[in-house]
Amino acid sequence: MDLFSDQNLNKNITLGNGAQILGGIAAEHSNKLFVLCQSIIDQSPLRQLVTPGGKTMSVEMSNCGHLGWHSDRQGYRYTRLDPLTRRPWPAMPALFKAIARNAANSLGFNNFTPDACLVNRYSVGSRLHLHQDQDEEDKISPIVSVSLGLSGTFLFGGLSRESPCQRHLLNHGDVVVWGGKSRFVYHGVEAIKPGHHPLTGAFRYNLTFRKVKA
Ligand code: MD3
Ligand code: FE
Repeated sequence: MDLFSDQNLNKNITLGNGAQILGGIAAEHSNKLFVLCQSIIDQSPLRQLVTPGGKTMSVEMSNCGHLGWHSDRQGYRYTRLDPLTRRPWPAMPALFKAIARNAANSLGFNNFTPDACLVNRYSVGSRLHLHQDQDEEDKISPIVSVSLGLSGTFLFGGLSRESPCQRHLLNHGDVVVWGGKSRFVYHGVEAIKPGHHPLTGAFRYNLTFRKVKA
């Protein structure tokens, strides 16, 4: 096979002020992370949310932690109960918290204590349109993301929707920290290309850690 496939994998790449890809740092924990994901989605099943404009998102979502992100015709918001199960979201596993805290710490964002973790599952063809994350009351803490399974092309723009985008392939085990001035940039994920990953099959998973309450 491809003896040089490693050259496609990320090292540490600086995206902008306060934003960096930590290439592959979660890969050593990926089996455990994936088992924990399965347990979360057993308790709070993946679902395709509807935007306030009435469009069904192609990405399937669930959450763990004290708060979970939800969207429907009423708007975007964080909830304490899963609207589907009417129960609290599953607890955030200690390994999730530790990986998020260590990643944030390595960029100088110390003592990151996320209260929400969005679990995104992308099937082939799923995408996330260019958007900003503005539903969090805490405007200072960074956001940390962990990618598992199939790769996806991440779009990293600027503070205006019209700003040009950098494109970066996010691979299995990549962790990204978005803080400082990069916290409010436009970003998105291109449609996932067909493939198979030994851990996740035909899916890309992304865990996104946030501190919602200030
Ligand atoms: C960059 N998720 O859940 S990584 C999202 O791969 C989201 O599932 C993508 O965008 C994914 O909102 C991208 C996470 C991410 C989250 C917030 C950001 C990247 C960000 C805020 C600013 C810049
Ligand atoms: Fe986002």
